[in-house]
Amino acid sequence: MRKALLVVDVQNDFYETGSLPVKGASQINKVINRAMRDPVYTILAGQDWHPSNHMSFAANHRKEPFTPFDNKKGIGPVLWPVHCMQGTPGAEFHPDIESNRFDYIVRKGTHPGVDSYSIFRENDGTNLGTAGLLKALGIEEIDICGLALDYCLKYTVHDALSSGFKIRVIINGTKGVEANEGDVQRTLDEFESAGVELIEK
Ligand code: VGL
Ligand code: ZN
Repeated sequence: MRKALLVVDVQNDFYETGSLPVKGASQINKVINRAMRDPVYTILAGQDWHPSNHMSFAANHRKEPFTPFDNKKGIGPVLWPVHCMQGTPGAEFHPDIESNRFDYIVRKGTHPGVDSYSIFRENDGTNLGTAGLLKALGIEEIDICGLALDYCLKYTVHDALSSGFKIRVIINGTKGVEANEGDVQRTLDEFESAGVELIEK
């Protein structure tokens, strides 16, 4: 039975020298490359892909990055630094990630007014087609890795569960951004209550 490997947002802006850096992000590259060599996987990558007028950017509200903000319509819980702008180097996959192994790429966050943390659906619920794609491929089990543990990966795990997939988190293949203190621990607690298995690769 084929499985899916979801590789979430391994893009330059989320690495140590990027605009929305995740501490220790580059440590996950070798784990992800090793996982991708397993022939059981169909590999699907997420790519955060924002237009310059995206409303998740603090600058577009004349506010400081990480200002709390929630418009209940898909932006929040904080405003972010400008990141992963379409066509910029920050939006490219990290050069150490063997991105030639990706079978599919799902771009998200492309609509100015709505953010999209999950690879399955935008924050306002709009379907991105990922569940349908995986089901059409006969895939029932997913392993997930990438950035950031406490945002895009977490939302993707929840949506995978609600779409009926079994999902395991490759815990040495992910790191959190911790925009609000405690985000990583809360995410791990949520995984535990949801019975999500953590594995190492
Ligand atoms: C992400 C914040 C904003 C992520 C994307 O990939 O976790 N976080 N956009
Ligand atoms: Zn984003």
